[in-house]
Amino acid sequence: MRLAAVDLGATSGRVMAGSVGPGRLEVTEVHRFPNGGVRAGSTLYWDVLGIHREVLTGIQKAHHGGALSGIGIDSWAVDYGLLDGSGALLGNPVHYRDTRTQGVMERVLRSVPARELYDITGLQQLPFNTLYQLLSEVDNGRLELAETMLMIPDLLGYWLTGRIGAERTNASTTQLYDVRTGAWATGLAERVGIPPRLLPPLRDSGELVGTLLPELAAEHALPELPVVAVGSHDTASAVVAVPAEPGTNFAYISSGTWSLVGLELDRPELGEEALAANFTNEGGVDGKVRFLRNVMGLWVLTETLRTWAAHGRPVELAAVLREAAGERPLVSVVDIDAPEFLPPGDMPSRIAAACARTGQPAPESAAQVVRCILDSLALAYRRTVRRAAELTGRAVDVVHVVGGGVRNELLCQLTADACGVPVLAGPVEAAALGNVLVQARALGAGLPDLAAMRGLVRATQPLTSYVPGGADARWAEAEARLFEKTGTRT
Ligand code: LRH
Repeated sequence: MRLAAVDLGATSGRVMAGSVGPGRLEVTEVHRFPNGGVRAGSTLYWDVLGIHREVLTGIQKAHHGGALSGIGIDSWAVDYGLLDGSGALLGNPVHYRDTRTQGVMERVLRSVPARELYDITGLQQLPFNTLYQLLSEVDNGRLELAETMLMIPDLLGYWLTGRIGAERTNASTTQLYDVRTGAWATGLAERVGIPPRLLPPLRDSGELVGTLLPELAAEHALPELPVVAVGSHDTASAVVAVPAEPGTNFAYISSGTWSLVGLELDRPELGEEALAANFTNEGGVDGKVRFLRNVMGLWVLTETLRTWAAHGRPVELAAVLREAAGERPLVSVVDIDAPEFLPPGDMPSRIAAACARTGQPAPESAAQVVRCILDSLALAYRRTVRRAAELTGRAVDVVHVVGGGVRNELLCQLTADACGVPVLAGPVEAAALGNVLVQARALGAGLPDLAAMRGLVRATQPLTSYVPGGADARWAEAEARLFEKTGTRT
């Protein structure tokens, strides 16, 4: 069975052709395109029509390589488009890194206590949660004009099929979804001033979204293919493809623009400590809970390289990673999750300022800056993995790293060192694989459950293991230096 997996990350989008059969699972990239914020006026947007066009090009290419049986779309979370009553897009979707949400979260928390919000939605507090983005729009009048809010994969699915709906894994990232009942939190929406009519009917991953609209299919020389709802949140799809052995105590890091670090649970964990530690309970495929935290991720590295290039000092990634591997470890570490690293901008200067504030030497060479970023990421993984284990009373015996970060061997080794447990790295294309697996199951390819899907990933995809280097005391010292002595955060 040949399937197209559309996998949209915040910095690049790709369409992969997936092939699934007994004992067989392969994905091949057929189309890749850059993605990212487009600043127009004072707003940072997505080029959503450009994305739609690239998606169609990719599907066409995939079909030309061999007849497709289905299409699935996953993307980054939290962002959305608003449709009016005629189904037209009202305004261009805004990037979650735009500053329009500044202060909104704090304002909401003055009227709805964090405890209550967490009880209902189980979501971590991030300034760009859909709830806060929608509320930042109250003054522009669009919410009144809007009939429907569609998350990015649902919007693209709507343009392909004409069908409106909200796939649950991504709906669960809005902070408008009731984590216990699996319905929209309409009471909460009303209370904060978001019209509940905006929230479209929910659908499960594995349901059919619809079939390609006849005109669109004809225009692109495609059959009227089924579009299947997959785990439409990219992280949910990636977690499907974590090649964990049944019965093992595993944590995962879905490593890309963001690093999503956590555990898979059967039920949400909504305790006082989970709230204080700002862990999220996002919805997974097959009713699982993704109990995790957003760690700032490779974004900081990508943005650092972009800054250097913009200043006419381009640095090549592979070369600087090789040099960074030879740098002295843990000389300076920063709190990589600090809000200053969220918006686009000059990361090397922000890192230097953070080091100065915490009494550490600012890294000087490119390799030192990169080493500081990777050490700081690994330190955040250590803290998050350990905290997740404490909060759930579970052991973690192995950390699975999936996604683009698998290619960063230095980071994988530092992750094993920092966490003090083995890292199993792979697959790189976890989100596309998870996307393909859920489609394949929906279209009748067997694979009854997550264990079967993960078994197939394990049997077919290359994985690399990293053994911890045994320098726990050094990581503990760096952690204390940053978080205890300077008291930056707990
Ligand atoms: C990763 C991701 C993450 C979200 C963020 C907006 O791509 O979907 O899970 O928090 O983007």
